[in-house]
Amino acid sequence: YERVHGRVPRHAVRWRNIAIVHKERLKDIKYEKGHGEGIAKITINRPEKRNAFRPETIEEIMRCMTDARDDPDIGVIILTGAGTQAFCSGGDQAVRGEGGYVGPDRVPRLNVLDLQVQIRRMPKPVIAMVAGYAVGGGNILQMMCDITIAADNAVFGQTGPKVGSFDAGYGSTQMARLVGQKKAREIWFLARLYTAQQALEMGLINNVVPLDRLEEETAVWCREILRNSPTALRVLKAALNAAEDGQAGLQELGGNATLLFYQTPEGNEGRKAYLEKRPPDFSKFPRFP
Ligand code: S0N
Repeated sequence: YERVHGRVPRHAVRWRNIAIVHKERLKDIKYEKGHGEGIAKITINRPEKRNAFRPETIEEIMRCMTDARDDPDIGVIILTGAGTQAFCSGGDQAVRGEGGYVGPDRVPRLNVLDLQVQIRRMPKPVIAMVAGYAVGGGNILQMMCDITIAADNAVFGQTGPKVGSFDAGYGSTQMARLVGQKKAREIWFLARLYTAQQALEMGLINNVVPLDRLEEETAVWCREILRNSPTALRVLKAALNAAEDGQAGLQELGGNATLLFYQTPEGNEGRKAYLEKRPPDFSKFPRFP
């Protein structure tokens, strides 16, 4: 592999901070893009709360995810937490009102579910880079990412049944797909915490590395992915989703087929014929066996 493609560089990513996204300043998160490389990094920046998220945190992450999706220079997105003690400790229990998580507009909402779907539908790989705790909704966020690289100090688990919450959506179904039905029931029913090594063995994450090499190793995975065909990655992610996401998954996969078809002479013949007010001539296009 190395002879054909060359060694994957291990140097540190030089990050460029982006403080304002879609005309609004970021408060709860940091957003960075690598100088000269197609990597974006979104960091939940509430370490004093173990990076627990409130509605504003989620809104900001979603805004940056949209920016990264729309930026043609970006091919991979890292989601992480500030500091070494936590990736994310789930929903901020201090802003959980009588009816749910409450933002400045006083409206209770669970917008983290929208973020889960956004990560799922993102046509570029999203990599969770986990140091410390990934618990509750934080563990679900790392599960929704395509790949998870964890530091050896990482701790995973659900606390829902202890703190009066649960995720009966992807938080349950995706977990069962990753670790199997029996293990998923154990994780949710007992609400225990698991080491990075245990998480690796049960298929919850992809790799465990020493804490001081976490970003270096994550960058290597990103650079390896970035060498590959963006269209192949995009369609593969849609295909892996489609088998499990029902009509929504098929829509995503079907959308990719249309995207590619629009770029073919055959697809363009129909458009041109309409604009030129003539019947389309599809006779020159092959009927592949
Ligand atoms: C993470 C833990 C284990 C870390 O323990 P440690 O290192 O001993 O630190 P602490 O002293 O406990 O914490 C330091 C400070 O951080 C505050 N803090 C930590 N976590 C939270 C949090 N989640 N909300 C608010 N504050 C938090 C501590 O209070 C402390 O502050 P001070 O020093 O001022 O006292 C440990 O902290 C822990 O167990 N945390 C709570 C984990 C938890 O229960 N999280 C919530 C779980 N529930 C959800 O996430 C629901 C998620 C949700 O929104 C959802 C709902 C339905 C469907 C889907 C979802 C979804 O998320 O996907």
